[in-house]
Amino acid sequence: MRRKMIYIISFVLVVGLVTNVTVVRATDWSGAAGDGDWMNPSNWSPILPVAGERVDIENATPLIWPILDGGTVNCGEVRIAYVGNSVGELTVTGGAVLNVVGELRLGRQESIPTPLGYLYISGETTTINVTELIECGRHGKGIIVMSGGYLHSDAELQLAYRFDGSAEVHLSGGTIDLGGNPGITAYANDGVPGTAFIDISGNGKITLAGNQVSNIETLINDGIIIGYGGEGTVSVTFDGTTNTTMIVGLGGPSTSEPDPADEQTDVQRDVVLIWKPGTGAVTHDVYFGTSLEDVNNATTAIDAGNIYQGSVNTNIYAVTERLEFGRTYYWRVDAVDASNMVNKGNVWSFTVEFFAYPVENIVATASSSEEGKGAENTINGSGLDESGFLHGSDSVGNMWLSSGDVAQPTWIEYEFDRAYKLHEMWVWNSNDSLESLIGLGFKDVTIEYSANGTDFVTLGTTHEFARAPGKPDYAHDITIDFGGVAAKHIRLTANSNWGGIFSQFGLSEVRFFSLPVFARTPSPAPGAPDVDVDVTLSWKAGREASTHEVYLSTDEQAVIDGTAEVATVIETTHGPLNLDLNTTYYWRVDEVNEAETPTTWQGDFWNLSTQEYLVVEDFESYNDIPAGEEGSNLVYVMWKDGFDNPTVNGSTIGYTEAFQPSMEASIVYDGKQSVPLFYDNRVAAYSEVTANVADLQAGQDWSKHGIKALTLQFYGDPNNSVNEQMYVKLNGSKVTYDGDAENLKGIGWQIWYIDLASIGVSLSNVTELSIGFERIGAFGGQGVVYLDGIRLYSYNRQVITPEDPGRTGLQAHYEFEGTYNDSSGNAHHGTGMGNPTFVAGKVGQAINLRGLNDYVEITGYKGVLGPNAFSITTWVKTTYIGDDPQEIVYYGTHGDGQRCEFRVHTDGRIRMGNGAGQVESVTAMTDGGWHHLAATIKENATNSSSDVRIYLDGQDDTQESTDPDAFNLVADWDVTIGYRPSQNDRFFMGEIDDVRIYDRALSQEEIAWLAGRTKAFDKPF
Ligand SMILES: [Ca+2]
Ligand SMILES: [Ca+2]
Ligand SMILES: [Ca+2]
Repeated sequence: MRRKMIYIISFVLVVGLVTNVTVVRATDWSGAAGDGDWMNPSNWSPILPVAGERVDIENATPLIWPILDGGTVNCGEVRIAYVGNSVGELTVTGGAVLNVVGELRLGRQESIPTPLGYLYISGETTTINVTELIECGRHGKGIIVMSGGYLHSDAELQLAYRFDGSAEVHLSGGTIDLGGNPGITAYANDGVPGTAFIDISGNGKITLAGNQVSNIETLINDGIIIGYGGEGTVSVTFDGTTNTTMIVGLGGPSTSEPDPADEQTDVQRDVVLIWKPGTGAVTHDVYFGTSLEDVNNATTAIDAGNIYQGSVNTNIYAVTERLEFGRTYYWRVDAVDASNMVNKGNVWSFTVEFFAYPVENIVATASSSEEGKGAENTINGSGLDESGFLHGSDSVGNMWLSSGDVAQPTWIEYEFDRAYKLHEMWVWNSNDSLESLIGLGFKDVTIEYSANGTDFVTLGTTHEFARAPGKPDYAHDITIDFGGVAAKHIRLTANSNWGGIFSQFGLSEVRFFSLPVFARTPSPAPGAPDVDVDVTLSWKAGREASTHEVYLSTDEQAVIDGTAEVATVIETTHGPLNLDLNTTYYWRVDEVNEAETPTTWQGDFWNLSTQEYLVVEDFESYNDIPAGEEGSNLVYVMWKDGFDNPTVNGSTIGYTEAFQPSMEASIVYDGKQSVPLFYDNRVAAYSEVTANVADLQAGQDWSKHGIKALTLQFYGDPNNSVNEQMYVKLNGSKVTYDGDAENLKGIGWQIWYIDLASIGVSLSNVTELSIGFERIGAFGGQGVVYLDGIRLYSYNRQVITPEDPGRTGLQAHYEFEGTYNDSSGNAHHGTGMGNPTFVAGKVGQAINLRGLNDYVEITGYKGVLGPNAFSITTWVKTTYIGDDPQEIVYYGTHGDGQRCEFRVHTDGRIRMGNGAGQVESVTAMTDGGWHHLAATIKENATNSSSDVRIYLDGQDDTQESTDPDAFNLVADWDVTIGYRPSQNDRFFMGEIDDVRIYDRALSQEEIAWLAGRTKAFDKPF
């Protein structure tokens, strides 16, 4: 409500501004950063567009064009490929909001080749608001491709305004809403067909203010508005209640997304068919059968195969018959729309699970084997053709043959990886090309099986195996029915062979089939990471299972042993569960049927790992769509602040400048947004914001999932008043920040770990969460803290307690108290070069360097060399951010991996490099305040974040990175401060104080102490 008022007031101001000031500043897309990010100021010249400012997106040659992916942007007129001989392209997506005050123009000027302007819009909540008309192709060509979102103009959509212009609008989703009347105009309906069209398909629609049916019908008749590329039709209707004209495309694709998927195998016999409804479908005609041709040809009237199943008004159909094992079925669903038009669907197929499946992972052993004719040749597919069914007649490497000079009987045994419910065994007998002469194939055979490897049972009496032909393309001709016994071992003993000449026996191949009695295809898949703590486990049932015993534990052995807690379920699901965060679980499902023998088939072992944390608030969902409008989600509606009552509650959440986003998009901890929380306790005693926890992401029960901590990420400002106590309240119960109040001045994200158990409120029903600042003492001040990444963790608290590093390993120390001398005791004294001056510093005095030719040279000191560990720490103060890096400490030689460059990089970040890669800070520190910078390098380090850490003001601020290039620093240039002598100068511009070089990697505790911290603070996870 209140922000709306602000908007109106500011709007008046802007109007005044436009009237009085004739020059509208423009900003050009340069794409210089190469990342296409609209929000990246480096992509714009001169600066990131602001409210009222014209945006030009065009170039003679294609660039990396802007993508506005989330966030809110306010600007003036937008020109895409406006000038002659240019192209331009803009993508707006991800729920972004683009507010254009002025026209939106694509492809404007007359020239050759035609200027070509593209606008891509996607994402459900993406919004573009234009206060004037949308000009799509004036002399040039404009193309709008929209698959979702909302594109609004207060005026008209002007297609191909002039005879030489052209326009294409491809609208497959989302809404184009036009306030003008007429809402759509096109030059092309004056007789130049094909130069302008709007193609509407899918869920795309156009809405127009008032009754514009007659104008739209003219455009439809002229072929300017078409449906489904002209294959469908267009419907235009007027709704008197809302006074709106609506245009949609009709007759698009029929049904889609079949479940079971087309050509899916292993489908269960009691199948339920599901599909995505066809466009405009009111009912669906379902066809189902075993003949592709019948299913394809049938209609509701002509149905030779009797496969029409009837009409359903849903998108689901349960097949009434129990399907045949292994059979392929065909189905088709036609969409029928309100006018009874039938839109024929595609024919889909699936194959039902097989009755039995081959057993894999078999080990074969035999009483004896001839060289090159081992037992394994009977189970490895050797000798079989590509079909897997026909065996050859070459025995070496393809068949098993026992030795001739050994004691009898001869046997071969197969061991499976577990007991299976055995259906059949197929045998290809010994098929050597001489088989018909010598007859080594098994004839009279004893078959035994065992579930445990010790107790063998004979299957029936003896069996006679057919004699193989001894010719290629031999199909198995022996099938033994095991009748579903449980077996892990099968032993075949040869009582005779077909020749009766030699005491040698052989086989070509065997194959075993078992019934799928085990639970299978688990979800989540084995080893799945980041599994939801409320997951529901599911699997495909084993054949004949009537109940399922689900073992679940963090103790793997307990699941293996079956001693873990077990739940017996009827359905093939278990959950939703209540798992702990950041934990690995093991589970298995045993399939049980008391009526069968055995009653239980033990399942495989599966595991999953749960998510690390729960998000309470990441501030990603908020936008600037005004209250009451569709999709509106304003941060100050969720988080109640003191904006309307500033004398009591001095807080304001979100930015309040008119036409500016309310969320922060540059200083971000997670995702793309954080929120600024302004506090002002000069009059008010406190500044706090409060959210109803039921509306936040993690829900209200914080007693589950092993949750121990609420964590808050905050980012301060050097100008903040620190006469304030930060606090959090849960259900009104307050916990105060126990870190240093000075941290509110800190830039870089800091974590506050709040031990939930210590608050003393019921964690099973957290209703209210407040974040606030109250005065310490009588007087309060003001400031801003950015908030993001409010989470729940199961970790214990870890703190960093500052610790004096002492003089251990201190190689050089420059305090700059009126001299360049080294106070480490190692006499690495320096000399001022150029004209450095001594000024008031962070500790006593510092040196001021002008960025021209000032630096300090430590003659004869070469720094810490080779692959040895070292650290560099210093205080610096600079505002320079630009084309040149600024060296702080440099030494070594100008070879890759052989030099030390500790500097402020062109992006304002701290960088440690060795000439082959670098590690950088997350945060830019060129804000003009004093900052403590440090880099620690392990022994034998590579230039990656695992070995090199960057600290800003005592906080670890390292960007994670990997680079294999090792540090092996070589003595060459003397150590210099504020200059790189080997190349390009890179003079430092600003102040430097207290430079230290250690020959060891300092701990974070020691760095914190050097950064002037005295109180313990939370270590980030
Ligand atoms: Ca074989
Ligand atoms: Ca965020
Ligand atoms: Ca000093």
